[in-house]
Amino acid sequence: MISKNIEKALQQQIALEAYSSAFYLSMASWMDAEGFEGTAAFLYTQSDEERMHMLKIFHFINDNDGQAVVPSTEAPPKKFKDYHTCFLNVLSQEQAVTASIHELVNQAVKEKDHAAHNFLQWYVSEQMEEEKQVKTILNKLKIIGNDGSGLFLLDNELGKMALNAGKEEGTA
Ligand code: OFO
Repeated sequence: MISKNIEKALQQQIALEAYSSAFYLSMASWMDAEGFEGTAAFLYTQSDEERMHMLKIFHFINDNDGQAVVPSTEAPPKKFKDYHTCFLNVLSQEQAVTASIHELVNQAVKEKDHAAHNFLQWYVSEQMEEEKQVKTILNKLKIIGNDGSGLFLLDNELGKMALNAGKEEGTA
């Protein structure tokens, strides 16, 4: 049985994951409009993943005698300054999510909630992966600078990554 405190904290995490999903969806749409189809595909995939992260918490709460609630989320921005800024935004968002997950782990330890602690370990690893991925993209962007052909190649590469992720999940 889940404690009320942990349920409340997980509910806040649901809202954060839902906002990440909406934020990346909005960036995907902006990338599409700007002609970066591969990057748009990558961000659509990221948005789907965030929804999956949200759903996992939903099920965890409900499987442990709680009741997850659909969060109301603020609308994400529609316009972005440029390509680089989008990925700086992704990094800040992921860092905020990581901090929040670590706080949840601390709370699970404090409350001796072993089930929640065990459940959250998946998110700890996932956040390491996601931060690493976006830092790699930002490092490539540092090399590319304002070079259009570099951005073109990166866009293709991100499109391929999205395609491979879809193949692994059987959606492409
Ligand atoms: Fe779910 O926020 Fe990262 O992935």
